[in-house]
Amino acid sequence: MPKIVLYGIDISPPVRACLLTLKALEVPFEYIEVNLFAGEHRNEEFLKKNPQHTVPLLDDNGTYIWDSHAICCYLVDKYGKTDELYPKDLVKRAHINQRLFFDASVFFMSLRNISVPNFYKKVDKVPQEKIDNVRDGYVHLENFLGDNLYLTGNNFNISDFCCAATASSLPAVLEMDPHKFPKIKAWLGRLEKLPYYKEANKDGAEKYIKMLKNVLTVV
Ligand SMILES: N[C@@H](CCC(=O)N[C@@H](CS)C(=O)NCC(=O)O)C(=O)O
Repeated sequence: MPKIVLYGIDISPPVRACLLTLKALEVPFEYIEVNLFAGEHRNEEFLKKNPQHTVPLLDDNGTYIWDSHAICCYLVDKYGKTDELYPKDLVKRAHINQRLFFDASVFFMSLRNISVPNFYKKVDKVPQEKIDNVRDGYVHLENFLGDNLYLTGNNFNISDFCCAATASSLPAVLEMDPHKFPKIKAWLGRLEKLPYYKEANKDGAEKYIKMLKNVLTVV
C-alpha cells in the first residue's frame, strides 16, 4: 500500500470531507496538521506541493492533489473496494458531480467568502447579500434532497460528504432553521449515525462554529 498523507486542519470543511472519505474507504493514512493561522500553508515547502496554498492537500506517494472534491473522487477511484461512493455509471456520476461542483462553486464558497476575510483580515461586518447567498445554498440543498435519503438517491456517496461538511459548518454564519429545512436536518442526522462521522466531521464543525459565531455582525 503506498503512503498516503493528508495535509489539513480539522476546522476546515473541505478537509473534513476528505477525512470522511478516507474513513469510509478504510484507507490508512497519515494526517499532518497545517496551521493556517501561523501561515504554514504559505511556506516554501507547502507551496511547492500546492501553489494554490489551500488545504486539504493529498500526497499519494509523491502525487499531489488539492481541492477536496478532486481528492475524494481520486480516493474512491483508486482505493474503493467498490465504486459505491463514486459510481462509474455515467448518469449516476454526472448527478454526483453536479452536487460536488455545487459545493465547490456555490455552497462552500458562500461560507468561505465570509470566513476568509474574518480569519485573515479580522473583517467582522458581513453584508446581508453574503448571508442571503448562504440561505440560497440551504434552499438548493433542501430541494436537491427531494424525497431521497441522500443527495443523489438512497445511498450516500462523496457528494454527501462534501456538502455535509459545508452544511454542518454553515451555522457559524447562519443558523439552519429546522422548520424551513427539515430535509437537511434529517439528512445530517442520518450521516451522523456513521461510526466515523463524529471524529471526521462533527468535532471539527463544532470547533469551527465556536470560532466564528458571535464574532460577526450583519450589516
Ligand atoms: N475548493 C477548495 C477550497 C479549499 C479552501 O478554501 N481551504 C481553505 C481552508 S477551509 C484554505 O486552505 N485557506 C487558505 C488559503 O486559501 O490560503 C477545496 O474544496 O479544497
